[in-house]
Amino acid sequence: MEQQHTEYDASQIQVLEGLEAVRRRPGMYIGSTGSRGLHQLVFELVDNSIDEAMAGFCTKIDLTIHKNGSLTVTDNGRGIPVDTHEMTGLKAVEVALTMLHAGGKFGGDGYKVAGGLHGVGLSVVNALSEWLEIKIKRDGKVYQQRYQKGVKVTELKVIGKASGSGTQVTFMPDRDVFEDTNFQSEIIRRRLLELSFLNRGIKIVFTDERINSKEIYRHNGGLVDFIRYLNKNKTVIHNKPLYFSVEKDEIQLEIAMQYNDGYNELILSYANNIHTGEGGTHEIGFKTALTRVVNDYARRFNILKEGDSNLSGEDIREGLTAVISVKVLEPQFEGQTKTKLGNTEVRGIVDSLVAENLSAYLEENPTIARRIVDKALNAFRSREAARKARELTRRKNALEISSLPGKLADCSLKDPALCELYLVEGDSAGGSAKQGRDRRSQAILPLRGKILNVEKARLDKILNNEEIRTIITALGTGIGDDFNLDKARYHKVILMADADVDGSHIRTLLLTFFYRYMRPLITEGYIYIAQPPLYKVYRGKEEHYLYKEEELEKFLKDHGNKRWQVQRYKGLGEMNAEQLWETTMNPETRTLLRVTLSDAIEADAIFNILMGHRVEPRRQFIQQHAHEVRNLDI
Ligand code: 0RA
Repeated sequence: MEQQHTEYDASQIQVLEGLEAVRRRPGMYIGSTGSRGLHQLVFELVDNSIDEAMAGFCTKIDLTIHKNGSLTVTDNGRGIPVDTHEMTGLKAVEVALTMLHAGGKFGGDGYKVAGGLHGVGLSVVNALSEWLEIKIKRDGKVYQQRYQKGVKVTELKVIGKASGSGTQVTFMPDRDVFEDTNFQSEIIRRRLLELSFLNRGIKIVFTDERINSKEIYRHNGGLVDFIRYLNKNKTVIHNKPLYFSVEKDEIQLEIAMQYNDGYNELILSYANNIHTGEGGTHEIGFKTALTRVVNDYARRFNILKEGDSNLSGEDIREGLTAVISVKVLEPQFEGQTKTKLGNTEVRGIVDSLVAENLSAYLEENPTIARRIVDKALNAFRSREAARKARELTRRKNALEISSLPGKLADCSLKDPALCELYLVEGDSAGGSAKQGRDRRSQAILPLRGKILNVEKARLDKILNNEEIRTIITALGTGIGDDFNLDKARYHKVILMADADVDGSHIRTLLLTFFYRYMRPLITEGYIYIAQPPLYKVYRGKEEHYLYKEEELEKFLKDHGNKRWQVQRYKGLGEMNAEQLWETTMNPETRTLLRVTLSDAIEADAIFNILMGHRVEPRRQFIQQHAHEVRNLDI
């Protein structure tokens, strides 16, 4: 007895030390104490339930954001064990909640594969919560326990009878830890959607009680559905995505891919459900095999002749959308953001599995095989042309280095950190902006005519477009592989267009261009969207500018409808220089929306809808969702 007591005390001390470490340096465990870290807590819980599903015991996961700011994740898995853990004298669930690195993977044979970016799970969520409550259904009983800041405030007790089994965790993120404890449904929705594609058949129900919404994610087609989603509104060159799921040496590999007639490559790779944005050995294995197999095929059928050079990987991947998902026993995550799979054994295995399955597919589908090879050949030829065009512009740029576009009204300050570039729709608004601006820090570039849709053109054509060239020269950064953020002449690039359909179209075209050819401008937060007012309300000399529909309603309600006149702004051109400055450009009073790139999938899904080859769905989208597009968070 004495013995056991000492051990219990020791383990308690260990628990407190562990959780204190988490509370002292939360960033070490969840990356940050900003929004990212806050949502990491949510994903740690979801990952645990997904692990239970991958192990074959859970089919449904519920995630609910409550009105009071807490959040619940419920699954119908086996329920976290509640028996006493011998070494510590604690219940197994208490170990999971209070001991570091114990979450999800403790005890018995555990799981074959486990997700979780940091692999720390429940105890970290517990440590960083103002309070946390767990309910477990097991063996016909409901168990419950409550914690505060990681410390238990009630013992685990039976509170009722249960049918079925499962785990439910509700937590309130600690306001002393997080800068902002507001859960963002968009961030959560995106991840749940992704998980529903990656784990075929799991039903995920997302409820946001703050706005009374409920959404269900379930994809019985798994990765094939994922590919269809990503290629939605693209013209595909073969109807059915190529799909295979295989296993070798304890590595599970699942791949789906499909070509469209566009020029972009989109490869999303995952290791144990974690998006590996920096790629890694699985992606390299896939790419190497793809290049080799397509070249072999082209040679074998004499499409590539003796003396012809091989097709490059880039050529072969033009227009390809692919999702690669591997599950490995001990994933090693490397790279700057720890999103690069490092396991060396994975490369060769993926390579040989892809080679085997892909060559079989090409053999069995000669028509599609031919289309793929032709597309790559075409890409090869255009790339040559583009390279020549680029060399030409590069040389031209060197000559014209000091000559900025005539249309640009530059600012007088030279320090880019203090300078802003307004890209303004139309000459008339451009004129007002030039008059109204702060000449020291604000440069104006009016854009007229159509901006090229870069989704539909290759680089050589893009570089011949007048408006695009003007933007490139004004920014000074170069584009594509030559892009250099350090050369940016402005640290804010502000898109100012009308709040109507055409305006949002122009914004989208510009954002697409930046996304494809100057992506760091977006990822480093240099791009902004100006917010011109929608209404002017006035009475005699008194005027108010209102930026949202709701603001107008509220204003009229508060002030009485009677003697106020309301002017609705249809375009920037309806404001004179002074008004434009006051409402939209004055740094003291204006609102700017910063465009952020939170996720490659969302970016592409939105861009696909907006910018795909099929014009009709795009128009519909813009009209129906004009407001959301205005607040685009790509
Ligand atoms: C270890 C063993 C067993 C279940 C779990 C972990 C488990 C953990 C979590 C976390 C969230 N949901 C979960 N569901 C299950 C089961 C051991 C057994 O019953 O044999």
